[in-house]
Amino acid sequence: MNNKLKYTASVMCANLARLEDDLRTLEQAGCDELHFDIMDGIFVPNFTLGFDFIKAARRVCGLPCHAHLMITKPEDYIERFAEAGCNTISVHVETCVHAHRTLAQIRAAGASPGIAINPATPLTKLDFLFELVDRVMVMTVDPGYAGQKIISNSFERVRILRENITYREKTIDIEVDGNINARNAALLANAGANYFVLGTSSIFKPGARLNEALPAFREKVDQERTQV
Ligand code: S6P
Ligand code: MG
Repeated sequence: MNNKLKYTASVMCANLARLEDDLRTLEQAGCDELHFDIMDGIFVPNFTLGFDFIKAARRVCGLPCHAHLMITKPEDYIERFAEAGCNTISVHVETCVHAHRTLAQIRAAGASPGIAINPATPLTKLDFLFELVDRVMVMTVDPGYAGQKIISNSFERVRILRENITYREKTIDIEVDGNINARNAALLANAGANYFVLGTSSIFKPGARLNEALPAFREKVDQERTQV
C-alpha cells in the first residue's frame, strides 16, 4: 500500500455501447484500474458483466483489471477470471465457506487476492484473513446496484478496519465501493481508505466527459480532504 489515493472505474457504469472509447479515455485520463462487477442473480439480485467483458477490455486498454465477485461459490470461477486477465480478484467473505482456501487459490492462479465485506457483516470476520489478502473492499452500500446512498456507518467501519490493519503491521489496501462522491471519498480517505470505486456518484454522470471528470474529481477529493 502506498499513500496515493487510487481510483478504480466501475465498468458497469460506463456506456457499454461505446466501451472501447470509454476505456481508452479512462486510461488516458489517469485512471488507476478497471473495476468489473460480477453478479450472479443469487448473492445479489442483479446480473452484470462476465469473462467476455474483461477480455474485451484487455484488448483495448492496458489498465489493471479487478473482478469484484458478487457470486456464490466463487471458488468455481477463480482460474477463469485470472485467465480472462484479472490482476486482482476479490471474493465476498459472506460467500466463502473456506476463505483461506479460496484466497490461496486466487494467489495460486496468479492474481492478487482481495476480500469484500457487506455493510452488515461484522468486521471481525476478517481478523484471521489479513495474512492472505492484499486488499479489503468495504462495501459502503448493499451490493447489487449502482446509484445507491452510502450507509452511514461506513466511515466508522473504515476507521476501525484501518486501525486494526495498522495494529497488525500489515500493508493492505482498503477499497470503498458505493456512492463515492467527493465528500464521501474525502471522509473515507481520512478514515484510512486508499482505493475508490468511481461510479454514477463521481465520473459517470449524464453528459459528463470522462477525460475531464476524472482529473476534476481527483482534485475535488484532495480539496475536500482539507475541509472535512
Ligand atoms: C455495486 C457495485 C459497485 C457499483 C458502484 C457504482 O454493487 O459493486 O461497484 O458499480 O458502486 O457506484 P455508484 O457511484 O453509482 O454508487
Ligand atoms: Mg463493485
